[in-house]
Amino acid sequence: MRRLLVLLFRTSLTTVFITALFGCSRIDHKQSALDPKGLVSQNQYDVFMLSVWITIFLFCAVGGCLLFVLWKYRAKSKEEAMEIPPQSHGNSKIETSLILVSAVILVILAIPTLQGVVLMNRVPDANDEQTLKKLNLDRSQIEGAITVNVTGKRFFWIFEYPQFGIVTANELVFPASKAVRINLRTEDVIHSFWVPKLAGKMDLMPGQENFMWFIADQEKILSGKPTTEAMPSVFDGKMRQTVFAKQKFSDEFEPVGGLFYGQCAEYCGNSHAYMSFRALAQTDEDFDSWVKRFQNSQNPNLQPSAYNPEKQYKKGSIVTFADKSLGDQVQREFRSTKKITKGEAPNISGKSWAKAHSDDYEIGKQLFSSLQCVQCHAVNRTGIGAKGPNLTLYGLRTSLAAGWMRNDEESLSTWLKNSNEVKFGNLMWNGEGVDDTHPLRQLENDDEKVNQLIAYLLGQI
Ligand code: HEC
Ligand SMILES: [Cu+2]
Repeated sequence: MRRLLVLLFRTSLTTVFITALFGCSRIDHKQSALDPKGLVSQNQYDVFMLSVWITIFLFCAVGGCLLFVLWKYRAKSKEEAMEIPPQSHGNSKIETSLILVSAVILVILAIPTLQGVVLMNRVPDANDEQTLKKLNLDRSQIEGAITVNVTGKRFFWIFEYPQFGIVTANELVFPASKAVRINLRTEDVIHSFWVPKLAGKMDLMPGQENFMWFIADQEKILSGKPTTEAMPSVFDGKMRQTVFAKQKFSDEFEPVGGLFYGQCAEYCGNSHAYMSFRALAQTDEDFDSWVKRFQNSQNPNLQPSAYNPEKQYKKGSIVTFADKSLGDQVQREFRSTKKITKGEAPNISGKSWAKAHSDDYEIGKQLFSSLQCVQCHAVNRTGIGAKGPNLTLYGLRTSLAAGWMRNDEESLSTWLKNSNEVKFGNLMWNGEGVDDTHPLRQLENDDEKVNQLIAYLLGQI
């Protein structure tokens, strides 16, 4: 029995040691709450550190007393060891003061904690100059706050921007200089929204709306680097290029200051661990350009319409027109290379119109409908109505499958061929109405179609 206990003790010690050794990594790890880069997360970090210091103090005080007593009253000789020391019981002075000290410590902890809870819950009032001064915030940072309606779904995120009338998924683009108000809802079970370096965590509860906000610390994002390097622009694909150039997917540290990693922090099913997301900080101008780009892509009135022989077209107009060379169904997009007079129909061999996209893109676009991807995915401003993530301007995204993979040809191909293998239990492969007869389950051995779909998806820029 004793040997067994000793053995158990030794193995558990070794386990603790090994876990401590490998579990520790640098404090600025991708998803580290100990590396705050925003006002709210800094506040939470400060409260945490306060409790750490108090705990360290208590540990030293109690441990020090214990060591002192052990040393001072040790048996100095054999005879002394045989003696029974004088017996006593209780000391009301010491006990009362210990209770008082504990109460004071709790109050010291409670005040900043409650202040933090209030701070996290809502954006400060722009007219409350005193608070703004205390938080070192500028009025414009609050007045220009943007709102994002976040909806959690198994196992991805929808981001709606009600002020701008646009929708995206899994990558929350925001202006670094402004407060970001987050309204949290869920469509199914409980999730939790957490971007450790900016703020966190807050649950998304069925039938309820929760709130939080954050504001990034621009100086920390830039940390002495030029803006283009620390916060590459998203709207023209620079962010994607920079991230891919500087980072392997498995790297543990952020290659780019303005890229933040988020995670669902409440178990929600099979693929919960892969339900991550990203938040991308932008300069004001780059954010505006990104919004414009989305507004244009999601504005139904700005989408290319069918060629009309009764109309004249300006140079650079885009129309759709059947292209028989790609199959009976394909409506190709053509761009006019000069002013078009009435009745001058698109024709690839002519000089007046040019292909707007590659052949693969056009066939991929067609497949996107015929393989029923549209059953779940919107490429317009449809938000929570869609079963899958919104795929507007998908080619600008850095990540795939809710931040789980890098968004490039290779991962997309793996994903489209068998998404269940990469993200077990995901609701693309296992969703309602999807079985082995569904066209998306037939892609496994069809490289050609997969590549065409990829050309279409990544061509959306
Ligand atoms: C039954 C509904 C459904 C169908 C049909 C469907 N998808 Fe999906 N798709 C989803 C869901 C749900 C997700 C999110 C999966 C996850 O990350 O958990 C998803 C994710 C994706 C993603 C990653 C999106 C992102 O934001 O990271 C791509 C790309 C994609 N699907 C493409 C396709 C294509 C192409 C087709 C057609 C061949 C298709 N999907 C058919 C439901 C569907
Ligand atoms: Cu979750």
